[in-house]
Amino acid sequence: MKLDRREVVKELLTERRDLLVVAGLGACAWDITAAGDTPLNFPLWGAMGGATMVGLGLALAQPKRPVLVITGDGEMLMSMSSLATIAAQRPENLAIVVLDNEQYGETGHQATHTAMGADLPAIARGCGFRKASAITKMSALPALRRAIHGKDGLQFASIKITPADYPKVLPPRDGAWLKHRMRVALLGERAHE
Ligand SMILES: Cc1ncc(C[n+]2csc(CCOP(=O)(O)OP(=O)(O)O)c2C)c(N)n1
Repeated sequence: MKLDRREVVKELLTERRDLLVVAGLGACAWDITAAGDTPLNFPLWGAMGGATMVGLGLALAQPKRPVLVITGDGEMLMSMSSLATIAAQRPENLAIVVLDNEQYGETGHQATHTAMGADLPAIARGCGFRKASAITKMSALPALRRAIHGKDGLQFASIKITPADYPKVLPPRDGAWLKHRMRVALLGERAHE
C-alpha cells in the first residue's frame, strides 16, 4: 500500500520536542515545512545526495538530541555509499526515513531505480544497519515515531508513498541563514563564537 507523504511527515513530526530534522531537497523540504517551520528544521535547497551526511554530522555533534533525516528515493540513491559510513559510525540518535515514490518527482516524475527493484532497506542492512524496515501502513508509523524521538538506536526506514504532487510550502530560502538559525537554537550565545 502506498501512503500519503504529507500525512506520513505530519505523523513523524507530531510532538517533536527537541527533534532535529534534515530534509532532502525538493518535496521533502516542502513536506517538513508544511508540518511547521522551526529553527530545528534544516531543509536542503540543493546539495542533492547530501542529506544523510548532514544528518550524520548533526547526530555526532548533538548526541543528546534525536536527529531525523527525511529524504527522497532519488536523493538517497545518489548517496548510497553514505549508508556504509553511517552504519560504521552507528550514532544511536540518528534515523533516516526515505519517502519512496519510485520517481524523481521534482524534475518531472522520471522513474528511479526503486521502481526497477532496488531495495533500499536491504541495501541499508547490507551496509550494517541493524534496523532497516519497509513501511507500508500508517498504523506502523506511531511506533516508528516513538523509536525515532526516543533515540532508540540507528535506524533506516523506507516508506512507499504515492507520487502525488502537493502545493509547495517553501522554507526560508537562504542556506547560510538556515544553518545559523539552527546553530543559534542549539548553541545560544556560543553560536556567535
Ligand atoms: C546534483 C543534482 N542533480 C540533479 C538535481 C535536480 N533534481 C532536483 S530534485 C530532483 C529529484 C529528487 O527526487 P527524490 O529525491 O526522489 O524526491 P521526490 O521529488 O521524488 O520526492 C532532481 C533530480 C539537483 N538539484 N542536483
